[in-house]
Amino acid sequence: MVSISAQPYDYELPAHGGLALLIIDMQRDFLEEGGFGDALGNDVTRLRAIVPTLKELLAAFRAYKLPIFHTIEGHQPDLSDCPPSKRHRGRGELKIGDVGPMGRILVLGESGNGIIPELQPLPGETVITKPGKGAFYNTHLESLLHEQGITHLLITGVTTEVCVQTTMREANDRGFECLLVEDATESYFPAFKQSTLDMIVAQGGIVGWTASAANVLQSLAKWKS
Ligand code: C5J
Repeated sequence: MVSISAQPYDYELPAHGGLALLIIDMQRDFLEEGGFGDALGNDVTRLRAIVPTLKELLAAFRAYKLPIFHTIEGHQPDLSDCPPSKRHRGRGELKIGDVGPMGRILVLGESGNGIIPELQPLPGETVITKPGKGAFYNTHLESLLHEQGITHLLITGVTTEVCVQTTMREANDRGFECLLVEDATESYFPAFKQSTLDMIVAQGGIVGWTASAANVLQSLAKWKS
């Protein structure tokens, strides 16, 4: 049995496959000026710090031929899947569906809604578009994971306390063994990121595990050898 050195205790990798990388919402809308995150008044440059780490994780999963799932938060052009409560909340002038410098804010298919160039999915990798914060809400993610025999998820992406944490809690409730990669997730608010990491592992791992990407990569190399 190979384990990842993690909090609150070691995370055992499954004996026979069943592990996937889940990359949440690494989109221009959250990482670039003129997108949704910027429209909400955030310093979007903070999120770029995790891009090199995510590239390393992606490269390892690709080299080991392990399944990779990317998500995109976005709405249909007619906003039929965007409840008024979501559209009207926020502190910026631009709201979901309005035209910004990268196209319509948080609308599927617009250039600002796509995944950043550095982390573009390759053919064969799954891209889940989602209208909510959680990747299981109104998507086929759960059935796709079951169909592929996936029981263990390494979770990454942005933002830690919103879409990442919501997805991890949804996955945990559905019985997946979830580990959040500490330096492959980021928030506009450092204190919220730290609180999320603390909440996940509290009470003996009430939501799951956390570990550094270095520990993940070291164990993956052993697991695949
Ligand atoms: C937000 C996300 N923050 N991907 N979305 O609205 O976390």
